[in-house]
Amino acid sequence: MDQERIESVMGRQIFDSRGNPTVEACVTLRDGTQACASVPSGASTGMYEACELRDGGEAYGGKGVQQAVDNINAHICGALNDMLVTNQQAIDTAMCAIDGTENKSRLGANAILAVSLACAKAAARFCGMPFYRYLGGVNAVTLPVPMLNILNGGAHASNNMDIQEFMIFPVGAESFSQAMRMAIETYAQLGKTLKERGLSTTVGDEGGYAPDLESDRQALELLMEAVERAGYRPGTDVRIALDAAASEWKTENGYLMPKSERYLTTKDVIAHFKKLAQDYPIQSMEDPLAEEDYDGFAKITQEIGEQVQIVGDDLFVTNPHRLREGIAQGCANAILIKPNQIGTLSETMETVRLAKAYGYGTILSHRSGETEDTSIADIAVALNAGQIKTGAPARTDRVCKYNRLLEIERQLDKTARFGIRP
Ligand code: 2PG
Ligand code: MG
Repeated sequence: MDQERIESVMGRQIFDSRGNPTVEACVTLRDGTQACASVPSGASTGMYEACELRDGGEAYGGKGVQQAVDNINAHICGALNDMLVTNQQAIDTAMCAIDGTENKSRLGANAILAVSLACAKAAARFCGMPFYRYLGGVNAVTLPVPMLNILNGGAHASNNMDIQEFMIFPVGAESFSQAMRMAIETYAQLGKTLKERGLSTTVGDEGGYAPDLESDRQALELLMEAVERAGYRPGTDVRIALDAAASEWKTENGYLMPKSERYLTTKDVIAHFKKLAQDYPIQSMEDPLAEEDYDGFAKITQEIGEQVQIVGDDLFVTNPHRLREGIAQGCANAILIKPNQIGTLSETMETVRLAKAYGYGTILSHRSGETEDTSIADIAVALNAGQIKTGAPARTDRVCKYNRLLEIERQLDKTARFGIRP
C-alpha cells in the first residue's frame, strides 16, 4: 500500500485579512501526513482571471464560499482519493477535468487552488523536504528581491490616490535580510515624515500608509525622502516600483482616473508614466495600461522597456495563453505571478517556465486580501523567480511571507543567492 496516496481532502470556510470568507483545504495521506493551504482574494481583479466562486445572497454580503467548500468535500475529495500526492500534474489535471470549464467556474478556482497547494505541501511533508526544495529541487537557491508597497491607493485605500501601489524596491541590497532591513527602516521614516506633516498614518489593505496627497509626484517625493532619512541612497540602494492597476481606470471613452477624475487617452497615460520614469528612479511599472490594451502595452514597452521593467498583471493573469499573446505582440517584459489568477500550481509553474524562456522577469505576488498562508514565498524560491511583492513590512498577513523568506535564507545559508535575474 503506497503511503503517499491521498486518503481524504477536506474544505472549510475561513476569513481573509479584509474579513471576507475564503477557502482552506486540508489533505490527509494514508500514512497520516497532513497539510493545509488557503487562498487569497483580490480587489482590483482582472476580468480574465479564473473564477473565484462566491455564494451571493445575504450572508457575508454575498461573499460566502460555502459552495466552493462543498465542491471540495462533495466532488474533489472523491476524485482525488487514492491518487499519488506526488503526482501534482495528475492531481491538477483531474480537478480541471471534473470542473470542465475554461475559467474553473464550476468548482471555483478558489476551491481548486486550495486543494492544489495543500496536495503539494502534503507531498513535501511526506518527502521530508521544505516546500521550496520539494517544488524546485536542488536548483531552488535564489531569494527574491522584495517590492514593498508602503503607500497604498486605488482600490486598496479610501484616500485620493489613483495609483494603487507605491513600492520600494531595495535592489542595492546584498541579501534578502539586508533588503528587509532597508525596507523596514524606510517604512518607519515614511511614517515619521507623514506624522510631522500632519498627514494620515492609517494604512490600506496591504499595510502601506494611505494619506490623501496632492499628486503622484508628492507620493514619489515622500518615498525618496523616506529612503534618504533612513540613510540610503534613492536610485542606488532603493529604487521605486509602481502598480498603477490601470484596468481600474478604463472606461469606454479612454482612461478616467477615478479619484482625481481626469480623463486621459492611452497616449496621455504613456506620456505621464514616461515623464515619471524620467524624473524618479522607477525600476518597475505594473499595469500602466488596462488589461485589454495590448497596443498600449506594446507601445510603452517599446518606448521605455529598456530602462523600466513593464509588468503585466491584469494583462496576463498568470495565464500561459495570454502571456503567449503578449510575447507575440511585444507587450511588457515581466509578468506578475498570482497562483489564484489561474487556479492550479501546475499551471502557475508552466506560466513561470514560459516567461523565463522568453526572458520575461517573474514576480510572485500576494493579493490584497490575504491569509497566513506563505506558499508564495516558497514558490518564489522554488522557481528562482527573482522578485516578490507581498505588501508593506507591516500586518502579519504580509509579514508572514517575508518571515518565511528569512527562514528559507537561514536554511540555505551560504548557498543562498539573491537577485532579480539568476
Ligand atoms: C495587484 C494586487 C496585489 P489585488 O493588483 O497587483 O497587490 O491587488 O489583489 O487587489 O488584485
Ligand atoms: Mg497589480
